[in-house]
Amino acid sequence: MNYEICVLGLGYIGLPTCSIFATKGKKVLGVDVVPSVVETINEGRIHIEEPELDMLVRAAVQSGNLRAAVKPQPASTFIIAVPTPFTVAENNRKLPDLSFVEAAARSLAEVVEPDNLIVLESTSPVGTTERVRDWLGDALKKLGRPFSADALLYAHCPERILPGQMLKELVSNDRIAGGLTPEASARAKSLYQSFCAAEIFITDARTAEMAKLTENAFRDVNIAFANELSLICERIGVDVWELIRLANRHPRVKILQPGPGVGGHCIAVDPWFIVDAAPEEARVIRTAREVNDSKPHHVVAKVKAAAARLGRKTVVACLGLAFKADVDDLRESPAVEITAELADDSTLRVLAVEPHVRVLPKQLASTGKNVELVSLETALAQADVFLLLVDHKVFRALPPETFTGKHLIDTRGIFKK
Ligand code: SAJ
Repeated sequence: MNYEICVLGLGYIGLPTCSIFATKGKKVLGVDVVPSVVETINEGRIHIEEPELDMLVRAAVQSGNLRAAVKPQPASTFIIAVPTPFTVAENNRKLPDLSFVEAAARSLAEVVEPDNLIVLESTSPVGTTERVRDWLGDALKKLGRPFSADALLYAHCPERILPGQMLKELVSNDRIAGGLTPEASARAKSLYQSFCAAEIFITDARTAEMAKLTENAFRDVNIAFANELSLICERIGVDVWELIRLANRHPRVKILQPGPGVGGHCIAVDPWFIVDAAPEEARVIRTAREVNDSKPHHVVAKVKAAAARLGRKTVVACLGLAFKADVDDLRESPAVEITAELADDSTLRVLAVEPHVRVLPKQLASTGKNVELVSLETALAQADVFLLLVDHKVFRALPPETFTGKHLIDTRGIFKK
């Protein structure tokens, strides 16, 4: 089969994207380096949890338009949707790790042809689209292919979809198409118009890269404001949930919600790319990251203080491990970080309740960690201290009297709202 689109990376972004293209009649090859992921998708099943994604993937595979493989094949458009984490260097500096993007770009050298379009969807530091062109150019040269990287078109079209409502947002969110050339922007715009019902704005690649980082840094700074307020309110004895509810009645005030910290692979990561690019100038953005990163330690200290007051081996139930409500994603989750820190304390017995997973993540499963994954019923029967970490539906449905006579630390304020 001649593919129209080849998507590299079949995770939370690549899989919905290639499936939606396939259901719009495009011939799509999805590529992932993990063979079990490829097998699962070719059977019309999924390896991640996202509402309605299973139906979309099944429909895409059954239509014959979507196939998965471990290596790219020729196509007219290639979309790179691989992870862009950070690494921690000396002095705790967070540096972007572009190794997956580089490997994906280089892997295209054997299959691309002049005039192909390469779209970078992965959230990336400013300048990465240019680097994709340069990595591919280097790989083409090494293979002795008879054309240079300049014979192709390149654009950055960042995704903006919210885990938990990805399929709706994939269609309804405005997008940005930022090409290295105007022709690349136009080609990228027309590609996404096949399924995006909203507006697609054209710009250059560097602005598109910075726009995506800015959106997530904006949210991080606003959550940090709410988290800082929660610390201030604790110190001065004011109920932060009531405070925010009332302040938000002002027509121009919209404070977000405090929590146990900020997790996920986006908001807790992307602002660091801005800090790395302009460390002297990005003062608010860096401080917001630090405020949000410090919140889990504050929560741990509160639990330990409560346990010390009880004065015996305390059973602590951590309600929720995911990075936010109603998703199964535990990556960069403050709830996991807090549970792991508590599980290192031999004076505690820690029970974790996470209805979205069947096994503990490896940070918690390692030997020596004093934590057990249990049902909500078991936790309710056994724990002395309840630590509400994630506002999953199942926890929100609990009547507040569930915790009468128990010690409850509600980091999400669900029993206050
Ligand atoms: N959080 C709070 N308080 C709030 C809102 C969120 O503590 O008021 C916490 C959540 O619990 C979670 C973290 O912040 O731990 C991030 O959750 P989120 O729902 O704000 O965002 P993500 O990471 O699921 O998705 C974000 C979105 N970006 C923005 O809203 C600007 C999404 O649109 C992006 O596509 C996604 O990042 C991404 O992939 O970059």
